[in-house]
Order: sequence, then C-alpha cells, then structure tokens
Amino acid sequence: MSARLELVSHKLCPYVQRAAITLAEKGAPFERSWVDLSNRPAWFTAISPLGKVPLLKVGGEVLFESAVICDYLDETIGPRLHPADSLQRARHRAWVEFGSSVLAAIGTFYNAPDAEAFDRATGALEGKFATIEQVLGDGPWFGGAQFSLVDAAFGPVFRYFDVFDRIGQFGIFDGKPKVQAWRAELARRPSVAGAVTPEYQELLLEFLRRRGSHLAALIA
Ligand SMILES: N[C@@H](CCC(=O)N[C@@H](CS)C(=O)NCC(=O)O)C(=O)O
Repeated sequence: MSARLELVSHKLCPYVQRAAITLAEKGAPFERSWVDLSNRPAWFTAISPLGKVPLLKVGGEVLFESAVICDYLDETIGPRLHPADSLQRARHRAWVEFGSSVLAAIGTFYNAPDAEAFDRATGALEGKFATIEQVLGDGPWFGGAQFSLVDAAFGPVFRYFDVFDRIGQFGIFDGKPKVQAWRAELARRPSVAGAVTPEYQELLLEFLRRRGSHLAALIA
C-alpha cells in the first residue's frame, strides 16, 4: 500500500474508531481530518454519499462504510485480521454486524426519554451482551489468540461504558465474566486506547447531557 490514506473522522463516532483501530493494528501511516456533523463542510457533503463518517481517502478514491473500509485495509495491508478460513471470515463479518446492532441499542439506551423506556433499553442491551457471552471462547480476543476485526468493532462499543459507569451502575455486564474479561483486554490494547483523542470522555458526557433523556437526567 503506497497511496496516501486519510481517515475523515468525528471525535465521538464508534464507526470511525473501527477504522482507526484497524489502521493502528496494521501500523499504517495515515492522516486524520475532522468533521463537525452539525455543521458539515461542503467538501464533506460532496464526497460522502451517505453524509456519514468514516470516509477513507485512498489516493484519489473515497471509500465509505466502516465494514467496507476495514475489509479493504485488511486485504491490502498485513497482518491479516480476518480469519483465513472463508466460513470463519463470514462468521466474523456477521459479528461485526452484530456490533452495529449493539451500537444501535446503545443509542436507544442513551436517548430513552423516561424511566420506562430506559428500563426497556437497558434490558435489550443486557440481552445483546448475554448473546455475546454465549459465543465468546477462552479469549483473550473474540476469535481466540489473534486480535480480529470483531475486536476492532467492539473496542468502541465498550468505550461507551467507561462513561456510562461514571453516571451509574446499570448491571448490564453482571453475570457475564467472558464479556467483562474481553472488555478489560480491549481497553488495554494500544490500538483501541489510541483510537480517540484525550478529551473523548468529556465530549461524550457533554453530548449525553444534551440529549434531554432519562440518562442525561442521571448525570450529576
Ligand atoms: N453504517 C455506517 C454508519 C456510520 C455512521 O452512522 N456514522 C455517523 C456518526 S457515528 C454519522 O456520520 N452520522 C451522520 C448522519 O447520520 O447524518 C458505517 O458503518 O460506517
């Protein structure tokens, strides 16, 4: 890979983090540009077909959709993060997609307008992690000894909970030792830790405060 790589980013976006983690795991040099999604620059609107981040600029081309970006990086820069076996690779892609469904459930959780909706969202999120507890093996990573793109997808998922834990105890990981161990491993991984800027937690807290949701009301 010799083309210049630029990751068009937003400071809180978990999908952007997937790509940043993948690039870091590959040791690939890349530049970052930042977009304010509430005030989109014209250059961004012109090149983002869905109006979303992340984008990966590769020389003169622009890729969109985090799973596609991560797959492209995996095919073009070593070491491989997806399994070599086709069936296992398909299975990993499916769990990356499951990670997207967890992100959607997290959005429902932090946007829940009242206690009843919040309890429902907490239960749904707890159910997602109960499913994950069933599929995790002995670790330390999703697929065992090798860090994979599923790990890159879940690092940003767990990062939300570092901030949710500052707000309250919601019991979502209770009775899920494999999920808890995976979360701890991911937090220690340099690629995961380095995928956000130092002000991430404060920015997320501020974002949550502005939701006007049940969770926002719990923030001290
Ligand atoms: N399926 C997309 C989701 C990306 C996404 O939802 N990005 C959000 C920020 S985290 C975004 O750009 N939202 C702007 C919008 O929806 O208008 C991916 O995997 O890349």
